[in-house]
Amino acid sequence: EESKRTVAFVEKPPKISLSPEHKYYAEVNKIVTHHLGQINENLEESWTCIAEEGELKVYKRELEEDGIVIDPLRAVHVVKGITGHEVCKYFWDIDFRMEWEATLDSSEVVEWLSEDTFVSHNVIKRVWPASQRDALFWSHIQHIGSDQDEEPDRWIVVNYSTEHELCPSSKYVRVFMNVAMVCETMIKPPADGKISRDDITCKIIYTAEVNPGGWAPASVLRAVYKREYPKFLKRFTSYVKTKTENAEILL
Ligand code: 16C
Repeated sequence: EESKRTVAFVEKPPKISLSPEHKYYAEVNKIVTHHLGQINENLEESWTCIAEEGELKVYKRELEEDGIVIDPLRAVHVVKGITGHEVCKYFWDIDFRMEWEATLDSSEVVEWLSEDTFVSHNVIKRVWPASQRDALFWSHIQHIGSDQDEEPDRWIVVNYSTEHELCPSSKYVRVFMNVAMVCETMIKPPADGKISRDDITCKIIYTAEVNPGGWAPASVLRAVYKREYPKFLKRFTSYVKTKTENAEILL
């Protein structure tokens, strides 16, 4: 299979998180900090809402660079019965990716960098009439404990484009992306002291900055985004609900 041949030997992750000496350490922390700094932004001000359905709201800002659409996208969703840890686990863990991803043909690990960070190669479904795209990015998961500034406890996953000698760009047009999923869990104190899924609500803030890497017809691209991002958020969160409904709560 084509995508398998581009992937060399994949070692098991070491039982550590990314160490300060690692070449990706500074970049991962810079991007995580960038996303955490953005989550309290008031979207009603300079963003346009392109979809609203119950608690789900999807916003965009129209942006073009050299005629290529790079509209940043932001979504907020509030989902009952699941935790931020669970949402981030299923979004990050590549073993589950193809169970909820409807826009990919394949997804393969290229290299594990540490227990919480890996690089993967992803082939995106072709959209007529554009050329087929692929994406190579690191995925990092992190728990951010609440601090003295009263910031809530959070979980974050970042998918950020990178390069890798085992996976040079070849037959597809490579897209560049900076995607983040940030989650906060709210727990209603249960009367009997035992937390059940009815007491849990998860707030999800999803951000995607994608450069389609080469020309694609703007009107088709915007129409695909408007349809696919809300679809992804609904499909993915209901997937997490199904996966966790009979499982122990992962706080
Ligand atoms: O965040 C998501 N998924 C993550 C894990 O897989 C990861 C991947 C993000 C991929 C984003 C790809 C964007 C591709 C844009 C270029 C497509 C060019 C097409 C030209 C059209 C004229 O962070 C969830 C991502 C949800 C993505 C929704 C929008 C993507 C549209 C991609 C087109 C495939 C549509 C297939 C329709 C059946």
